[in-house]
Amino acid sequence: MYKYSLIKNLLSRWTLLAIGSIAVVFAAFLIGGEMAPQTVEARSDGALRTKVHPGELDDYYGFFSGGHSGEIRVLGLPSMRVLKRVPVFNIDSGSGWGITNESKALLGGLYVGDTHHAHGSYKDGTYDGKYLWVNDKANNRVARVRIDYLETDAIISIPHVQGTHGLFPQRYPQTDWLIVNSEFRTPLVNDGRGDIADESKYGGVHTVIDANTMEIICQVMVPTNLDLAATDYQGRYSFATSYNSEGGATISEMLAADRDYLVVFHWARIKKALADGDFKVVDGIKMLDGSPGSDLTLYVPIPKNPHGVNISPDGKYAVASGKVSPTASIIAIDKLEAAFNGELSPADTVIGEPEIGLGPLHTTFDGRGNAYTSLFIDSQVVKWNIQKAIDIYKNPQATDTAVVDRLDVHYQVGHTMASMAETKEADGNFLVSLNKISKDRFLNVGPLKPENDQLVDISGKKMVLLKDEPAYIEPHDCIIVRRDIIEPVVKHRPRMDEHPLATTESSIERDGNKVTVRLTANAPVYGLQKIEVNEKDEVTFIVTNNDEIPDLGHGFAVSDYNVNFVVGPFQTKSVTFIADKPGLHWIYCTNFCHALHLEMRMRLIVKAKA
Ligand code: CUK
Ligand code: CUA
Ligand code: CA
Repeated sequence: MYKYSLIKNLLSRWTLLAIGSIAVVFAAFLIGGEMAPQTVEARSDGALRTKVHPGELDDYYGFFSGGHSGEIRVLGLPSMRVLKRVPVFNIDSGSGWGITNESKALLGGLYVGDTHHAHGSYKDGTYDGKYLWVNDKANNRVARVRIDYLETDAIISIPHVQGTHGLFPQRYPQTDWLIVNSEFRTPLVNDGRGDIADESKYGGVHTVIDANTMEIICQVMVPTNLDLAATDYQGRYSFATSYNSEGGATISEMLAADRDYLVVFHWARIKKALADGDFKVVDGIKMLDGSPGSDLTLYVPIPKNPHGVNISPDGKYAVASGKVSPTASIIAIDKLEAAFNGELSPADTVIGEPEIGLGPLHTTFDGRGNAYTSLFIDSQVVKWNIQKAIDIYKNPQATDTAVVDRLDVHYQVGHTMASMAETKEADGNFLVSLNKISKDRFLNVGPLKPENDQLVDISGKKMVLLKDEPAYIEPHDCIIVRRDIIEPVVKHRPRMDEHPLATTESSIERDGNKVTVRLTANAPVYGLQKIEVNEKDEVTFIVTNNDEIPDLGHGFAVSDYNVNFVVGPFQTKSVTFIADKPGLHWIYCTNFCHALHLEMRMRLIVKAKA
């Protein structure tokens, strides 16, 4: 600091600038050799490309799964600022998710979730900005978030499965199918009848969902478990890692074999089996048999208990990580058809198996031929060159390594994801390392410390750690999407008629003991000042925010009635409750909307039964 100000005093601003730019160029040369691709506009002040000054906007949206908080988080990158929390499978007092009738109808009485993998909808191999989907590992559901409002708009339950885990949308030609894996093997009919303790009768299920209607198209049963998921870039295959090829029910049983599988699913053959009626129907679901020997699936042997599977942005390779093995396996996607046709053994589709470090979990890409794999045990992200790994595999005498660089991360990284890396437009600018443990990186906040999501610059040859960002429990995965894809899509204001009950005039209707109140909210007043009901009446409030001003929300809290939600501009939300507490209950606006916000309240009078 002292030295810096001294030098600054000695040199004029212009000399500094000149030296600065030379230094930046030289540093980039030293670090990289490869210069950053110019997808992110150079900042006018020449500051570090990762800095986002107050008032500036980020270059990327990050959509982070929220783990067992049950939500999705929207971040801006590179600042790593949390912009929004989108409640999905949880109850959220801030927005009223889980309180309103609309959200309760989607949640179906289940208020916990475990979101691991959020992925966006695709057109021609890149994001189209329409939807996100996310899994719920705890209650076996899949939710869809519409990107225009960044709100959950559909939730479905997946039957016949537990541990709903890997999820991936079709990438080409567009997202019509969505596939989701079940990590835990279960009895197909799990109703407590028969010998459900006999694990040899359990299986895993690869579920195919219609991404538009959110209906289940079919399920493909396999005897093994199915963990992470991916789809190719040609609309031909989906992939699932399997770490329990043993069909075990205990940890030692699941670790018995030296190799497990990458299971590949053949979409044209699945479609043909559906058209030919080659399935059985279980609980109304078309159930296809993908056991070994079926022509729908290919079982590629992968070293011990693999975890992640990711597809390189050029569409050529699937990379499956070893977890218990220190290797990543490279599968040539253009060899799969020959293997499906029996002209090649499944093992021969593996064209590289670089040794990269301990505990490899997930792999991401920079679009320049390099892969970045998270190493849980080594607490590192390792950068390795795919072509080099393939060349080395071909030559048994090779003593070379495909590893280009290693970066220590803090600590115990799960997923890692680079900007646009799950699209053909991977740009190799930034990478996020989602670390499970932060131990000494932040102020202590009790026995459970925050997680640590670290931002890394990958534009050069060496990775450069830029930022630590504490995270609430516990994001697993993220996608990083260019701002120009998302920002134009996100609406400032919904169309009022999107909710069938939207109202511009307040009214009270009584039908027996049912009272329906339509209520407008315009800063700083509700459309009614007082409502009288009788004890035990069923009261429904339908609240429409009629304010013309974008970004102006009104809250609706009913004192002592466990009701609190917020209504965004032109939005309508409703709530129903039994008026079982007689007395005066102030209804008030929770969202600071006006100088007279505190006065924005009305009376609910519940008259006691005689
Ligand atoms: S899993 Cu959590 S670190 Cu559910 Cu994607 Cu690998
Ligand atoms: Cu409306 Cu505060
Ligand atoms: Ca195993």
